[in-house]
Amino acid sequence: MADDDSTDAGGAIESRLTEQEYLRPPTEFVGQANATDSAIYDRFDEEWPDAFEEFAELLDWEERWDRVLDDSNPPFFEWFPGGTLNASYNAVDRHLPERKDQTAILWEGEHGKTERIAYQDLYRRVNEMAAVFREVGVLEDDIVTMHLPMVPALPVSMLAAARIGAPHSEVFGGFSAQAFADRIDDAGSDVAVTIDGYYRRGEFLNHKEKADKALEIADSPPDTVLLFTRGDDLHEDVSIGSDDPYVLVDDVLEDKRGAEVDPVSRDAEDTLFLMYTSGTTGQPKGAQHRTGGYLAHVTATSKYVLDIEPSDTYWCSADIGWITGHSYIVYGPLSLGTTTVMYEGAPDFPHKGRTWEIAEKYDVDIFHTSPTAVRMFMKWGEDIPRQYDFDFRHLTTVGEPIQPEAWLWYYEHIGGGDAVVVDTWWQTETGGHLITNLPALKDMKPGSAGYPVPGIEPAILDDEGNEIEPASGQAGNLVITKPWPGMLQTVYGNDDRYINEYWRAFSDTSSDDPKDWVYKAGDGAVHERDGYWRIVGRLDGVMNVAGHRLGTMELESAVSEVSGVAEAAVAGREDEERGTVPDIYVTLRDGADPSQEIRDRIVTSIVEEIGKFARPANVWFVDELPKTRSGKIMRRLLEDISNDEQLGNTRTLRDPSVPDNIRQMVHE
Ligand code: 6R9
Repeated sequence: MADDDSTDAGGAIESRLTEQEYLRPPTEFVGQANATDSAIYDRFDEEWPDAFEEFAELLDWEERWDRVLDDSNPPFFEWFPGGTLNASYNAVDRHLPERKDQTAILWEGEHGKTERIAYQDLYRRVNEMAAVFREVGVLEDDIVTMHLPMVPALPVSMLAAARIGAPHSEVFGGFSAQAFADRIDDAGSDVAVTIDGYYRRGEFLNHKEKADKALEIADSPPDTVLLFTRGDDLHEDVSIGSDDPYVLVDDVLEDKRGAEVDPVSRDAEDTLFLMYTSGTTGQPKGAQHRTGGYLAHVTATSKYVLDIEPSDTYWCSADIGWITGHSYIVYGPLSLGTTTVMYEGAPDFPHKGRTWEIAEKYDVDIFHTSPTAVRMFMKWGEDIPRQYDFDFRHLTTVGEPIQPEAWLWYYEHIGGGDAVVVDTWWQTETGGHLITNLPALKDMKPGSAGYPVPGIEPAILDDEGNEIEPASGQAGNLVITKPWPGMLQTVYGNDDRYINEYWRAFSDTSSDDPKDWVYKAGDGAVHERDGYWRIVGRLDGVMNVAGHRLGTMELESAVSEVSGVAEAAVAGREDEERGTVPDIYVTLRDGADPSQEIRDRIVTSIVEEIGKFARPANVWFVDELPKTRSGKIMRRLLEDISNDEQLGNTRTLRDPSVPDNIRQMVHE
């Protein structure tokens, strides 16, 4: 912030905070906000679920819905049944009459390449790509698996698939070949999409290599792999064999210039996309999202929580390969007809001011990032942002709890004390925000996610499923007691897993009364005495590594595959910058000795099975893992050791000396 009083303002902010804990949203912000009438909270309470019509009415429907919610077959809730619409039409076509020349996507690549894609250009590209999909045989309801990094081809392909009613399943670019292959198999995709490569920190990364390998290891490899090119031609380091299933997108496009493909009319309940995510057990599961309820939810929250106006320039620094990018780079912002920024590269390349340089260059109004990024910016120091001239009206965070200290730094040094700061809690499965303030209507409270979005009904339960008294300040299991429009439909191809992972713990699964069905978020939370909700963190073996969601089980199974390894347990080590990082504890088989070589093989296996971002902080070779008498590994004790905390209860251990021995090794 080019604001010389920011340091003084900071001192003042801190002292104000110790007095009252809350900060009023800036008057200027309140004056222009999209949600300014607090009656919205009561209205959604009193008119639930019909009030959600207000969300759906932000979209263009071909056929209006017959009812808002069909809850006759819980937990398979249906939103806006009878309604029909197309997501690509809502994100693109409907803006053409008023703003065909307005920029839809501002793409900032590495290597100085940028693209300014107007709504008219986006319309053309999405239509042409839809024609390409049709040309290679994609039919309505076929799932197209994509493995694309942060390039315009990604949102274009998603919207093109949506246009012809083909659900997309985008695999985060940082995921490995194995992860890509697993998702192709699970979704049964005949057509996949990838790119020759992309730039990261000045280096060209060959991305097609991963597709080559995925084709080898997939059980049923796709018939066609559409290959984009990052430049105008295939990169010289990448080759396309003659007898493999690759088809260059550019070649097909030659014949499709100017093609128009009518948006297919989709039922509100037809699937828009799958997003695979980590859970407590086994393989990642495909969270399946519907068209109508999802689009209504993300469009409404983009408008009322992120406060997006069509005239804004909005930048969410997440990767589109995760749910945050789907909901709050692509579908929500584009449905509102705004200008959304996409950045290909790293925040510290070629220098640590890159983020603020982009914010200045495009005059970004709204900036959305993760607490991990805020902590990193904080570590780099406020002198860096101070060199740039940017002016945000609205700042948000997502992905993990934000510590009050980081929140204050963000507010002061990035917001200059006059931008609103909003923490948003939600999940891949929830589709859009569930707990977060409507920023003009609630005071800001650093470290707290705020109030539920209107119409969302959270509660805190103890482990037996009894409700903890509301606003009692006691921690427990966060649950959502009523369905909401953005919720997942099911786990793709596995309704049992959907019920088991999200509902069974706290529902009466034999009942068909929707009131007996309660969604388990997997997070611990506190409903504070002042009515604010504070999220504590995952309770279920899911870790949050630098904002990337990772399952303990996935890591452990990657480690167990290494020859010589007998058993593995993963513990989350708190890390100042990255939130949590995995520590791996392994026992070896007889005949295998601890060595750098095994350690390297363990790391390689994790990188190959999952991706580089999952790389562990430490690999510890131990004689024995702490286990209960019944043989369950007590990961909690390992977590205490990793974080150098006092050991929790060790009474149930088979051999109580185990954790002490491990501790000695780790902290000697
Ligand atoms: C959107 C997204 C979901 C998990 C969630 C929780 C954590 C997300 C948070 C937060 C505290 C917030 N989480 N937002 N924790 N405060 N504002 O991140 O989806 O990748 O599925 O992760 O992330 O633990 O359960 P996803």
